[in-house]
Amino acid sequence: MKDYKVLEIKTSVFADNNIQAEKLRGELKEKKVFLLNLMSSPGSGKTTTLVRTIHALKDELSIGVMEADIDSDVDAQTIRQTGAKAIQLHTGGMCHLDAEMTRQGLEGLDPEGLDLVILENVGNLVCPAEFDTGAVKNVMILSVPEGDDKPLKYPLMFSICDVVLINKMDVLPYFNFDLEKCRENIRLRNPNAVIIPISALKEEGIEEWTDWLGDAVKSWCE
Ligand SMILES: Nc1nc2c(ncn2[C@@H]2O[C@H](COP(=O)(O)OP(=O)(O)OP(=O)(O)O)[C@@H](O)[C@H]2O)c(=O)[nH]1
Ligand SMILES: [Mg+2]
Repeated sequence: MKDYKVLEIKTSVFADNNIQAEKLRGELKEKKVFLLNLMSSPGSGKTTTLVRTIHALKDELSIGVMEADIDSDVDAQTIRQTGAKAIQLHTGGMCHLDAEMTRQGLEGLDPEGLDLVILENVGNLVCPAEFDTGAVKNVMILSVPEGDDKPLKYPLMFSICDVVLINKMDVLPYFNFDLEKCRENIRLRNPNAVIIPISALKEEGIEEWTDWLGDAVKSWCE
């Protein structure tokens, strides 16, 4: 039997998403729950990075994950194997979550007793960037095979993220990917973004990322 819920999310009825997002953030602050919105293209390594993140932080933080996809529950299954609380959200064909949809997910997960809830958003570099989910921080993953020019082509996504993880560094020798050029392209869109090269597969660079996340959760929950 499955030990996680699969929730069909209803399309949002609220016209002003930004107001709903601010409201949700305020409620999360009161409950001392840190919500992280993790975004990327399909297959950049969100779930693999989450598994590494949970293993690194599970002794100091109580963690829950909301896996948002158009269909399937493979990612929730993967997360449950780490021991973290998980829920699979189906977006009814939508390529993003807004604040009200995120609220439905949180109600399904029940964040009582959790310090950190991570939303793995639908794999997409365009739509998720257009909707504030109510998260405290936005983080994205760009993987080496996607190319160092993506910050130029998808400016909004890079401009709204606090951290850009550059994943799949282990395959750098096989791709025409210039790490310095990529940093420059990210800085053009967002001079304040924290940029951390990682390999989720080889577990490289994970500590710098989980140190950043652990500190961010602590300062939110103080
Ligand atoms: N070489 C390499 N492969 C990786 C790395 N991280 C993830 N992968 C592989 O990339 C593929 C996709 O990884 P996922 O973690 O499922 O990616 P995702 O972003 O969660 O995918 P969706 O949820 O479908 O959008 C899998 O085959 C992973 O094993 C990495 O650091 N290096
Ligand atoms: Mg995934």
